[in-house]
Amino acid sequence: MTMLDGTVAKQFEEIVGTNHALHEHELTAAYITDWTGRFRGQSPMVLRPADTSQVSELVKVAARAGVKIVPQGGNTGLVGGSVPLHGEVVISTLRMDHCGPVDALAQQVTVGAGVTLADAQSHVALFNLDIGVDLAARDTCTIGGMIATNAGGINVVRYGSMRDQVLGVEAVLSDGSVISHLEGLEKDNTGYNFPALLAGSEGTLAIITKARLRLHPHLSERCSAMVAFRTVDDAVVATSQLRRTLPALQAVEVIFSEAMNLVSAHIGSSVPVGGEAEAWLIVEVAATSDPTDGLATAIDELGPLVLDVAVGVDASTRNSLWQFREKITEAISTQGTPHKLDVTLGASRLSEFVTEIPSLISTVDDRATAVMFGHLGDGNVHVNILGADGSEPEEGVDHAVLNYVAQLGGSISAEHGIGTAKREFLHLNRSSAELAAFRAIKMGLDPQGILNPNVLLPPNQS
Ligand code: FAD
Ligand code: 2HG
Ligand code: ZN
Repeated sequence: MTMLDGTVAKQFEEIVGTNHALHEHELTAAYITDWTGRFRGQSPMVLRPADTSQVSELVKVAARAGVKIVPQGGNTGLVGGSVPLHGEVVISTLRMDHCGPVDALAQQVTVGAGVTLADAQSHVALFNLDIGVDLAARDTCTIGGMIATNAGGINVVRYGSMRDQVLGVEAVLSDGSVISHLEGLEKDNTGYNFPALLAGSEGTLAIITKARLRLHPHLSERCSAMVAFRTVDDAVVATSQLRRTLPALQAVEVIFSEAMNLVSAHIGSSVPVGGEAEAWLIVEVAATSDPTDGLATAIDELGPLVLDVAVGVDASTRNSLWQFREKITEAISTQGTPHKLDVTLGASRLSEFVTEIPSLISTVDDRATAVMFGHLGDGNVHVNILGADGSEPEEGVDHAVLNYVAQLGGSISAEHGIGTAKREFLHLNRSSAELAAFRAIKMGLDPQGILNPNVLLPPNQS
């Protein structure tokens, strides 16, 4: 266990109070392992500040002592980015969970970084407004973590990713100074844009303590459909057509056969349609007036591409269709510790990619299985690779899949980030000039390298 200088530990305790400076293993255990159980670390202290000023004081002490910090929100990240791998101190944002008043006139709200997505959703729902990003970890993931990873989720086709929702941030820099720009002006071209820079920075440039979010009118009239396709290619072509023909499109999610088998067993429900399908789309439309007819027409127009369809209009039927999509991550975890690869491909390469993956991984690990699903409207496929009997697959499968992605012109991280899991692969997507610019930004904002030192930038270069 890494030790912390006694004076520094005492200073930390004085700032947050002894109840919020955790060091016993039973108390820190939940903060040092990631959601998947694949990444485990250790930490001499987990600090739970109440507000921005406490975060600032903590960072000043850490900077003076050269103590490294891992910022953590809900710890639901899937690339090991929130884990103190080498004995860093954890700064947890979970106590910064205050939601400010909803500004209904501007359709905005300022919330603490530690507010969970579900709490933010309920808070703004009172004003008939929605947060633009939604994802299955909503009860646990935090707004700060979602900004730091630039989370995507199920509604990117309509509202964009987390970066598109953030109008302002308050954050603590690596010397403890505070930047706060929460006015929420829609137009503000006064130089570098901190929300955009911090979105996707994975805790390496600053600790976000508050965010000003853009909100969207809640669209209460909804209809969802599960549409089965004979081939992956048919699902890709259909997705493109639905994006063109359905202005009310809220989500186009995909489940491929291995994932469908696993999730239907996990939730104990048989697949509603398309026993012999290779791919299923979950399509949702949302509007202020009933969008059901529009969805039915758009699906009809897909003609022979469609094998079969099940429609959900009332909330309970829609919810049961969505369970097949939302419970996949949980279902995979019951099978072992997967390697989670999260990639984007251009539409013209998606079908080839999905079809090739099983044989590609079997050349490296013949007992590995690929469970694939994702956000087809965004070209985003989640490739979860399970090894034999619950063990991790051979490391080489990550290399094989990510090299293949790069060869097809895709991205090795669509929405989960680079974290510690993908840092050695970043060069596949980023040129040496880009990596040098990344390092210059990191050096400018965190010259001592104390903020989340084990993520994003390739090893030995952070
Ligand atoms: P954490 O896991 O705590 O941290 C993630 C990263 O952000 C770390 O690098 C951490 O250091 C940094 N960080 C956290 N808070 C701050 C802060 N305040 N300031 C600076 N850095 C910070 N992701 C998607 O994009 N789309 C999905 O559809 C999706 N679905 C999911 C479903 C399930 C069941 C699960 C378990 C995860 C899913 N995720 C998804 C991944 C995860 O929920 C997101 O990455 C989420 O944004 C992480 O938020 P968090 O608060 O848990 O962050
Ligand atoms: C989702 O879309 C998440 O459900 C999790 O991004 C993906 O488990 C995964 O690989
Ligand atoms: Zn996802």
